[in-house]
Amino acid sequence: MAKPDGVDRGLIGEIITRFEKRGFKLIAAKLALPTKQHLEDHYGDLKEKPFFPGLITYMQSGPVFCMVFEGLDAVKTGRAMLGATNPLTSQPGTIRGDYALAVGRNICHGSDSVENAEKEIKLWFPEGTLQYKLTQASMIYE
Ligand code: IDP
Ligand code: MG
Repeated sequence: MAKPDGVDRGLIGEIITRFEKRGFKLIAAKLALPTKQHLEDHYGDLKEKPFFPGLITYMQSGPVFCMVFEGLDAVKTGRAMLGATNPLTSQPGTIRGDYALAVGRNICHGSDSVENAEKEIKLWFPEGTLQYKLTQASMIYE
């Protein structure tokens, strides 16, 4: 997901491009203005953290752009492409390492486990995703 700062800074295309070029297949995408309740469900595991209220305010400060990418080890590789949560330690070459400075404005969200990815896809895309084949699949997978 491109967070409100990612959308505002014109990074939707950049984020999609990075995942497309890596070989991932986009199977759902949309702009959204989530409610407070929706974001509290999304970040439910962080409810007790001191930064939680600020996180919800930040996430409601503008539209987010939600994407589902499919492919080999999508969660682990996707998280590596995002970079560490705190841009202070995000490696250059990662999205956060190239475009962010502050942990509370770190551009993007990515699911941290397959289980959470499945939950988040259901939460953000109740309408489902689209299944199709990339003609170049045999050039991406052996
Ligand atoms: P993640 O986004 O890398 O999975 P989480 O620990 O799940 O990191 O935290 C969710 C989001 O909460 C982070 O991406 C960041 O925007 C925000 N956040 C995490 N830790 C802090 C903090 O210490 N201060 C302010 N915001 C934070
Ligand atoms: Mg997380």
